[in-house]
Amino acid sequence: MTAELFNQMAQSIIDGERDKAVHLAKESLEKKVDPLESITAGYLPGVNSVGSAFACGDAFLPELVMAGEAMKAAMAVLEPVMKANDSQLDIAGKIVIGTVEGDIHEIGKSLVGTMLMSSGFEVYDLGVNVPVAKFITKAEETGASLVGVSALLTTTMAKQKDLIDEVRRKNLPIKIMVGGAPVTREWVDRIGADGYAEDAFGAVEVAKELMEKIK
Ligand code: HCB
Repeated sequence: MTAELFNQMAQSIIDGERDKAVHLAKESLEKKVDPLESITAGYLPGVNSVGSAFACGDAFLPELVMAGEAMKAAMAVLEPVMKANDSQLDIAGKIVIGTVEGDIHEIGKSLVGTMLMSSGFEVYDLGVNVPVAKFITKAEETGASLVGVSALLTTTMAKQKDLIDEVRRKNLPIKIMVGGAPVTREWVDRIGADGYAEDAFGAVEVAKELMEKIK
């Protein structure tokens, strides 16, 4: 039953059917399906499928755009429920998040933000296309000791290094966690990031570990 719903969710993303994706998200909430499971087991396989098709030339930019819009619309239905479910938690720490300059991919970054929020973090989401200086200013302004930086393009990953270099150069007490589809362990070691996570679950764990080191 749920498996069928998840299949339909994935298909709605593959077909770029925004309304269908939203309808299924609402249906899942009525059926009391865990919203995070709907995202990870339902919609994400669809997003990954479109991404793979795009990579090998079987899908084109319009399909990518439509899949992204459908995913965003479904998340807009599910995220408020995820946030509300865990609103009673103590603050685990403050974190600034965003996607680097030149990069407008926002779905993964937002999912990480929602998961962190649901786990008790106070999250300052700067959105996409965020310059290095803005991450630093926001962390200083809010007193956040953690910054989570996403990059989805091999051409924009270098901005993660720029941020780390700037934080080190200014000797700021800020830890940097990086992520995004092209980010590998080798890249993380090369740029000297404090933490790395492959997905939103991992991001929460890494953020908690880094907070322990800061305390
Ligand atoms: Co985009 N795109 N795209 N895209 N896109 C990718 C990323 C490719 C890999 C597709 C491919 O070729 N296979 C590719 C990048 C290739 C590369 O550089 N290696 C690509 C390309 C090339 C492009 C354009 C250049 C296409 C063009 O214009 N010719 C263009 C770039 C625009 C720009 O940014 N300047 C572009 C545009 C788009 C949109 C706008 C159509 C759309 C984004 C819509 C939106 O976000 N509002 C889009 C989409 C949807 C994708 C794919 C299909 C999905 C990305 C996504 O949302 N994944 C993606 C292919 C793919 O990744 N499978 C494709 C789902 C999320 C949940 O995963 O990896 O973002 P995630 O996040 C995870 C994880 O990485 C981790 O946790 C998250 C949650 O589990 N994580 C963190 C992320 N950030 C973290 C931070 C932390 O601190 C810790 C963990």
